[in-house]
Amino acid sequence: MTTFEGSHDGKGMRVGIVCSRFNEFIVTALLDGAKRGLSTNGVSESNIDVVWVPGAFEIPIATKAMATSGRYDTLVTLGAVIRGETAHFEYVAGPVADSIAQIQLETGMPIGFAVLTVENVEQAVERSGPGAGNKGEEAAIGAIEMANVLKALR
Ligand code: INI
Repeated sequence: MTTFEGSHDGKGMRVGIVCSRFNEFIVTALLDGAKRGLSTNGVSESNIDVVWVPGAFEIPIATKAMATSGRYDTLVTLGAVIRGETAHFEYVAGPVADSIAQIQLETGMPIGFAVLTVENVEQAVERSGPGAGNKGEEAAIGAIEMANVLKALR
């Protein structure tokens, strides 16, 4: 039996992060978490590019451009869609998640997903704090792991 598992070793990896500016204070906290997750696992800051887009709805098109650029080993997407703030929550949250999943399958690029879809600001704050449970940090570590496991499979 052969078991494939991706390590969390990000040494030498080039990582792209897509951030949406809507609810910027939450996304900035997710970005802090993502950078922490990357640097703790050996990704050097000079190998990280951060791209800002207006809102979560614009994350997929920027992510696809990065996924097809040939410049990255893995990507991380960060955003915050808060139900309390929009009647079109469903029209934003679902398509963004579906599109990111589709881009992964089309391009083979692993993409960490921390586009929060929450009921209110309190829930968003809970998931983007400086301690454990920051979804940006979790997505970044998952992105490294997936890049390594896909490399092993190829
Ligand atoms: N974008 C978000 O990232 N989060 C939200 O909660 C949100 N709300 O509430 O509407 C939101 N809307 C903007 C959207 O993502 C686009 O940027 C906008 O529709 C322009 O295309």
